[in-house]
Amino acid sequence: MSALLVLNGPNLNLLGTRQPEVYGHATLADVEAMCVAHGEARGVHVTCRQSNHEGALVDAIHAGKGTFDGIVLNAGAYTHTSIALHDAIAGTGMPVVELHLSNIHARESFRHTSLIAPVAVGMICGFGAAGYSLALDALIGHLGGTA
Ligand code: CA2
Repeated sequence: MSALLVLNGPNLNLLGTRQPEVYGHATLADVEAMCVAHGEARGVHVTCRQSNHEGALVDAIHAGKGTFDGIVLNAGAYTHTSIALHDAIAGTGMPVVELHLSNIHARESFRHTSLIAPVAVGMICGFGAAGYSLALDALIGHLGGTA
């Protein structure tokens, strides 16, 4: 059975509490439960983690090597700034699907650049919480599964 990590970055612990017009009404706990259930339906074990700290996210990517087959990563605002996350993905060679709740290309110009995208398998954005299921299916498909 494949094992996948869903890794959420800074401020995503606030989901469902503010800005529902941008990020929806689902809480992080709702999103994580949906990811686990979606994985179960696909015969895949999904583990979810969240951190507000860049180094902790780097550590999670490093630790993921050998533990998980791939990562769905919503790096939050670090998407647009973090060479460290870029290097962690490139350095481990972990397959990563980049995910954003909002359509980052339809927002402020500082969100249009992703330092994750060049080292990701692909990116899904703009579909709200449903994007996590889409990203899991994309990752499972990339890894040679049946999704
Ligand atoms: O659209 C996404 O998923 C983002 O990764 C979310 C980040 C943002 O910096 C990226 O540009 C796009 C921000 C997450 C903040 O989430 C909140 C949720 C509720 C209330 C406040 C913040």
